Amino acid sequence: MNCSSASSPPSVPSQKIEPQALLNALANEKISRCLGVPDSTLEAFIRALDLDDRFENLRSTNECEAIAVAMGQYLATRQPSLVYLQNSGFGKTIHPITSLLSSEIFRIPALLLIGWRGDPDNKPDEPQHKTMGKIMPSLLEAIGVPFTVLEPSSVDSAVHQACFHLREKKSPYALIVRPGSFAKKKENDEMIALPAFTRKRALQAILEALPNDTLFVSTTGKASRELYFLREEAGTNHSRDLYVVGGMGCASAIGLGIARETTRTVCVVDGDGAALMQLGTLATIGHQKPDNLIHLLIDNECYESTGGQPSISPTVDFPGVARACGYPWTRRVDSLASLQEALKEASRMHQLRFLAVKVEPGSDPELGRPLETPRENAENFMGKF
Ligand SMILES: Cc1ncc(C[n+]2csc(CCOP(=O)(O)OP(=O)(O)O)c2C)c(N)n1
Repeated sequence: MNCSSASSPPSVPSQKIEPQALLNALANEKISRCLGVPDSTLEAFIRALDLDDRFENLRSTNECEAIAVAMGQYLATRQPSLVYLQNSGFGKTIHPITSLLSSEIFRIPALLLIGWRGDPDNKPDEPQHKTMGKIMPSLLEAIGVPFTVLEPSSVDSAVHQACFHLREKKSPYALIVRPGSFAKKKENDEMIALPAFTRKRALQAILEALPNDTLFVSTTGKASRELYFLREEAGTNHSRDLYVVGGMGCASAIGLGIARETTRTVCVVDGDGAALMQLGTLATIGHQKPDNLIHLLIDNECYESTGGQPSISPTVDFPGVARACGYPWTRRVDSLASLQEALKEASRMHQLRFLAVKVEPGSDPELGRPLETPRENAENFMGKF
């Protein structure tokens, strides 16, 4: 399907797209530079990409940056790059597409591969995907980016058509992927034991150590889901937690906004991928120095919520960045004992605190999702003020 029939997309076909078929089609069109932010819809594709020597896969911290790097690569090589993303991050690409790549400005081609969460013709998705799922086709049309929904039977022709557009029009083109489209390798059914010090274990220690009236603002993905179910397991209600299910990277800024308006302790539970996505917020927080804010960064060196793709966090000294941004107290811990020790120290002081917690990736494969709607979560949370 292309954009001319965007209003009535067919539902996901039972036949699947082999990631290798898409990679072969891209290689035939001489696309070898790939970059982006992961998406669970694209998990099998990104895994195959990482194993294929014909391609390079550059990890981007956010989708806006990925488009800009693709632009730089094109300027230097005349070869368009492939930028992969979830449509949650599509909004971030509108800025560089409309003000840089557009045929009215620099005329830079780039091939977008977008996972279509919240596709209205697919099975219902999480609330945070509904709006973008509905409006993505019309947004693409509005900014002049033609698109095709990838179907298993027409991968070659879709990629060929897209690349013809890139060459002729010198502007972006999007390939859209519905959830469930890619064939996945059969999972190993054997239960693999989880490592001892995971995000969930760290969260448990954090809940035990911080005062009961601490307000928690947790980042997008499994951190929020685990915090929710730790509360369930402990039989405590959820009214002190805000589960930031959308707006990846925004939890720390939301936490700052809350901390400025209350005397209670606010604890932001961030992820390495999320913190990298909005690294500038550390500068804002460090400048403001709210003395009731604890910024915890759970660093598993990957985007675990979308399939465990590696992040660039191993080369980032997060406490060093926080210190340089003005956080007066920063620590890095990598074991349960050192976390408990640092939390003891942190809970005694009244100043802005930053704690990076290195954990092993891994979570319960059956991990559920919050049962309340985000609005109910917000109402309960607001009842605390
Ligand atoms: C703007 C945007 N881009 C991509 C996503 C898809 N996404 C959801 S959670 C997640 C991973 C978050 O990684 P991290 O913060 O390191 O936490 P982890 O999943 O490892 O706990 C991604 C990429 C998104 N929700 N929003």
